[in-house]
Amino acid sequence: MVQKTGPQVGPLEVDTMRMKLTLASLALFGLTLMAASCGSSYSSPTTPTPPGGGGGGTADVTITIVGMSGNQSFSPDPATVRVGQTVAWRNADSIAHNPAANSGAFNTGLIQPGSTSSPITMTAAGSIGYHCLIHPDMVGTLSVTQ
Ligand SMILES: [Cu+2]
Repeated sequence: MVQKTGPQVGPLEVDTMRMKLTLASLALFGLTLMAASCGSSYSSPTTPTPPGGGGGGTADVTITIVGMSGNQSFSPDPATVRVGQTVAWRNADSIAHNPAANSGAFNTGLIQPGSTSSPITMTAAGSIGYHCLIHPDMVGTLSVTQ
């Protein structure tokens, strides 16, 4: 703290230096924030859709359960699928439904309103009639092609 010869640094100059330092670090902080937010916004718009179906919940074909309307209960109807592809039923109605093949070949289980069944793999070609186990009047057809 002993004053020597040479450039004297007055209290005003020290303050200016501190200000400059603070501004510089603020700018750096801002840049870091911007980089961080840019990074996160890059990943959000592209939601990758897993290829194929099975297991994950994404089916090749999704049939909408419209409601209790006889042979108009499911859409599309008939729905066309290829052998090996998966089908899921999405319940757009306000009550639960349970599509199942007339032959018993598949049964989606109870699908709550707003929910989608697990994907079911179609293993053989043909026209498959199905209905709702709770409301047998609800009928639809699956056209499975090779
Ligand atoms: Cu039903």
